[in-house]
Amino acid sequence: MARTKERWGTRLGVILAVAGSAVGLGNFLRFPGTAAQNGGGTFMVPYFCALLLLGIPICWAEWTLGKRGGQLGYHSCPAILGQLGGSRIWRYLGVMGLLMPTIVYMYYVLVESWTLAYAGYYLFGRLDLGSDPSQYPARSSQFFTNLVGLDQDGFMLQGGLHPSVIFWMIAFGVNFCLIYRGISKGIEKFCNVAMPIMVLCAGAVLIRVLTLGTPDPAHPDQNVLNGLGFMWNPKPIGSAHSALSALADPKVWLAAAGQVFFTLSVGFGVIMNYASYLGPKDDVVLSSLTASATNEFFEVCLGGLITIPAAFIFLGAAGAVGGTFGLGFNTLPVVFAYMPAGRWFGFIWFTMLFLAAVTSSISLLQPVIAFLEEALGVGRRASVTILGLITALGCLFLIYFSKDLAALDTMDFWMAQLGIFILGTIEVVVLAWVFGARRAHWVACQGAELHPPSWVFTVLMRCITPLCLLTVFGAWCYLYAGDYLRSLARGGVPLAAVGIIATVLLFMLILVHLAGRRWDRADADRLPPSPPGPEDVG
Ligand code: ALA
Repeated sequence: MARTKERWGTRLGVILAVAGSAVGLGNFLRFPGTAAQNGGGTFMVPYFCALLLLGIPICWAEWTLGKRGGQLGYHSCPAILGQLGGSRIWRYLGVMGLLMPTIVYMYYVLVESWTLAYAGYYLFGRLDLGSDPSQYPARSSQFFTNLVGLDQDGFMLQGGLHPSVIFWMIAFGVNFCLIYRGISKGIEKFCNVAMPIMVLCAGAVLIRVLTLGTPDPAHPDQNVLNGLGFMWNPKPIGSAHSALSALADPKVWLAAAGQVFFTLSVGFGVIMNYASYLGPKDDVVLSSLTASATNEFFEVCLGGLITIPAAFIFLGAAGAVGGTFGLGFNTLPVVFAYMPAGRWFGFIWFTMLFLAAVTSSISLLQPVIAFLEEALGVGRRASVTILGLITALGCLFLIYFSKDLAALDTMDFWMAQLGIFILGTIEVVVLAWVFGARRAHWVACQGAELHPPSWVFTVLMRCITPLCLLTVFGAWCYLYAGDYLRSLARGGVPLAAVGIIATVLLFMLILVHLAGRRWDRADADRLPPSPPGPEDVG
């Protein structure tokens, strides 16, 4: 087996890399829209419950599984779950840790390339919405429609190379160049540079937004304070009268849980892979909390204070709502058109989004690269090439079927809403019920600078988090699964997108099967060190 000897260079490096994986488009585009649509301040109650009961425990689970797997010489989800679960079934279920990042990467890098395109257009002054403010929204929407081919399938490949295909190629190439350089020279170095730049860029835009005052005296209510209030004051949703009604709506809780999973990058297999490059005495408990806290700073303090308040200040309450893409790619350009020096703030904002997206998308590639190296015994060049081909085909499918983003939405739905819960559940069950919660606590506390009490760790991992996961999964099936299955039955692009997911899943399963035989032979040749037990403590 090709055992990689890669390691993180420094402790700060691994924390920034995990935080970089977490901080992404979810923080700046998905969070503000989701929070505003789901009760504003009220949304933060389910959000923090999900963070404490699901996000942080599953982060700990992934870091612990990864650290122990790395000690055994494994870096991929199927290998680690198979080893620590002690059964082939976990190895096969570990395929979710390959499927998730592969499919999510396919659409994530596409959205990433849109941010690069917007940054480029702002830099060269080509995103001009004209001089008539009443035309800004229509022009902004037309620009986005033309860029991504919202109107018609195949639009982007007609008549030569569409600019957005060129931006996609650049974004795709940047990711693969970085990932080819490896853990410490590629991912760690890039995150060490990108994360501080992102803070500076987001800070600059935040200061600009918070110092806007009341830009239009004709609308004195559209000011910074009211913008912040619009985002953060608890408010009723739908036709309800009370702000607390949002707490009785299971959809709000599901949205909060989904946001926490997506933003922390848990349930993707990414953190498990990153943690497998830690040394045996490296801390996981405090490092994982630090990375999560960094992500929350970006999400709540930067993402939550910029997008919606800025939109409210210029466009009022009616203009400050919209989905992830609507807010990010339609509304914000209108805001920048109104804003003094908006062209430059637009450039800074979209450059920051691009950097945030790259630190996340490279983290989606690394778990699969590690698997291909372990499974096929090939080197980095071959594994990067294989994954490059697979993901490029997936991206081309999404680029071609661009109408209404139906293909992209389908992939996002099945992966980022359902897949993450499935993998998160598998990870917690393997860690707490199969490997053993006390033993996991012991592994987590080796070299840890913060020791959660054993009973807290055990009760969380064995009971509370799995029960929350089960509840979320049940509610998801009850509320959403039926509609989506019916939409699939109608065929067309959504069905084709599910076909792509199924094809990748089958391919990965075959590889896991072949790799398993290889790993079994290798393990028969060398007796693995037996996992530590609580009896080893002290
Ligand atoms: N955690 C990454 C994001 O928020 C995937 O975009």
